[in-house]
Amino acid sequence: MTAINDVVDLSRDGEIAVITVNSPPVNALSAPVRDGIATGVTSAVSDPDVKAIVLICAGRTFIAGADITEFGKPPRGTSLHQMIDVIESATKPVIAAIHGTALGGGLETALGAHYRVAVPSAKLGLPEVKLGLLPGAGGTQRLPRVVGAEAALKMVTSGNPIGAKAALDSGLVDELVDEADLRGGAIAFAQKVVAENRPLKKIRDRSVTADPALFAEFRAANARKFRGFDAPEANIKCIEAAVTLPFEGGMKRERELFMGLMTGTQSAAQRHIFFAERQAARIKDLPEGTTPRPIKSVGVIGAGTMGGGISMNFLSAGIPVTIVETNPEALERGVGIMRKNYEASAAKGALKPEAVEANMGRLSPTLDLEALKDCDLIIEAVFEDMAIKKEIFAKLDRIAKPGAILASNTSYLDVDEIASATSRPQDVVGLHFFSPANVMKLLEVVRGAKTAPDVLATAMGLAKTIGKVAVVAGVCFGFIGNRMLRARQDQAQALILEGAMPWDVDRVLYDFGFPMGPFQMADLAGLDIGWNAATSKGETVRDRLCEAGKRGQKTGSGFYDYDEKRNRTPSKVAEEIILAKSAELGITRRQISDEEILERCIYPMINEGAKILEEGIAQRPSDIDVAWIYGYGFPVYRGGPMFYGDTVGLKAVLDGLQKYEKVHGSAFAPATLLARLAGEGKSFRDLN
Ligand code: TC6
Repeated sequence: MTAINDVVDLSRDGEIAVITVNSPPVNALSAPVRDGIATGVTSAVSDPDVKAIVLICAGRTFIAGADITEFGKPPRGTSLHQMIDVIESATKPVIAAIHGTALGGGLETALGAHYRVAVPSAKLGLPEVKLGLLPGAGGTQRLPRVVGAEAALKMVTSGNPIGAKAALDSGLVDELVDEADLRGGAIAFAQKVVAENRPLKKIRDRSVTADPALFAEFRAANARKFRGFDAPEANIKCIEAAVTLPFEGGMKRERELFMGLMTGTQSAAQRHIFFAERQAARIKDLPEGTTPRPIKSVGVIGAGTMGGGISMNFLSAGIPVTIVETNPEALERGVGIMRKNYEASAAKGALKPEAVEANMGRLSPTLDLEALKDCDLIIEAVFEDMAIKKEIFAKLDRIAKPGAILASNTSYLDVDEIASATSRPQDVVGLHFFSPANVMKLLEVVRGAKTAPDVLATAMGLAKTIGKVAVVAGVCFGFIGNRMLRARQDQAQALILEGAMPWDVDRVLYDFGFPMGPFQMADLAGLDIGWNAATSKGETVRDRLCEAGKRGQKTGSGFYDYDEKRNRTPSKVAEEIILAKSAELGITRRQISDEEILERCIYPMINEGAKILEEGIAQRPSDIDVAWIYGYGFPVYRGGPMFYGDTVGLKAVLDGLQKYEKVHGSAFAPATLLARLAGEGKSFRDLN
């Protein structure tokens, strides 16, 4: 074996040369990897004893893509295009041997090869769209030539990988080889290619056709999903080019569109989130070597919407759950809803039919809190009432086994106060799931003053097990997400009293990229959440709507009126209530611009985020971005509120806050941190 460089080796097995990439963790295409592969292929081609070349990777995966950390830096070494050219124009067959995930530039490399073999567990995909990009190394031109335009469209615009079996069926992979012996299987395949004198199949030489209607139909069918994003459309245009232009012309088009995306803000934002999400899993002051506690069984208290959704996460991950309710009807209802949710997923094909029973079989419903005595983790998901929560935690303190983790799903209450009801505050943590808890990806892990490091480590690890993105928050009212949400809600309410209508505010935030605006959201959630008929004094617009029986979608009206299909139209009654309320408060309503609506909803959030950082509630600005993207639908192509603040420029945000502070007072008083960063010409990203 010869080492070409630190990350690529060249060895021989008879007439077959084997180029092995070994660049942990994911064999990304860094400059040394590209150089090494190009050198390896060139050297194997010039070796008269070599008849074919296998390209394989060591470690957990085939090449998982371009090296994202190189993006935006000056180019170094052999470019990805050059390297793929060297592979494709090799005069001896090159066989890519795939395990793990062949993603992005990794799959593009494999598409440059003449043949591809894979183990059955391998996955192949072009996820660039998720980074706001397109497969810019020929992927958009070669993939459709192999799998057809329609399948290619789906792959490049979803970014989702396909399994090896599907890849075999579509021709993307030529043969599946033994899971346990990829190298042996690939060499055997290469020997077969040599023995049978198979041709050097270059994908670039193939052509692809498509029904011209395909593209318009695909755009129309996915318009909602792609709304606001630049990358899906650029990807579609590339596949169109593959169908309408010769290979070189298509490559040129791909390059132009790629550069447009690469230099844009959206891709920068989406790449920021890729790293931010991984960064969020790291707790800065966790002592090295902290070992998580094993979690083999979970208890959930409360079988309502939250408790049921929370339980489903664990059941789906194969962890048994004991769910406790106080009355049999509520228990039965909760369990029934969980089953219905699983059945709906199975009907949609998102879940194997047999998984419904398997998941439900792991659930033990009970009315007896004592049944939680052996659970490793117990999550309380009852009303947001401190007295009730403390009562439950005091009971848990008596019931739970030593070392069990006691968690509260509170969305804003003081976790330290809850922990004080126990004799073991080190075992208490907040696990704030977002509704619907079986779907939403965010988990706020709320760290109490006394929460033990291994409890935090367990929570972070568990989040990954159940497919959530965890963000650590300190204790304060509303933690990271809801505290910032309140800053936005306060402004949304103020705006409708000053002159905007709920549908104006909703439209501006929808156009910004949120899935829905605050008033639509309120109608969906139910206006009477946290509202009390007995104590309501008609002080707010919401109070009056509720008093009038207009409690949101479930009652057919709220800020909007809804028909049977839940289509909405602005509510006349809501408008009258708003106008009356403005008049009562002596406010002369005025025309409010879309720009003001946006700034007044978003800048206070950024400002609150800065306070959250100052107080150490969040570890880093990018954690806040992750929370808002995965918990509240902040558009990922804007990178989250803090990244967006950087994009606008902190000086501009500060100026905006000061302008509104003069008119509207202290709600806009700039955070010290924000003012300092703006004064120093810095960004939040300097703190990450
Ligand atoms: C592309 O190819 C464009 C081509 C056109 C060019 C012209 N680069 O996710 P994990 C790091 S775009 C650099 O925790 P997993 C990651 O940051 C690229 N680093 O592991 C982390 O580092 P840390 C298209 C990368 O087993 C570590 O590896 N490719 C890259 O849960 C482990 O990652 C993609 O978009 C990279 N490309 O999942 C694939 N990828 O430990 C992106 C990962 O220091 N990657 N790292 O935090 C993935 O989807 C997943 O990482 C995975 C492995 C499925 C490969």
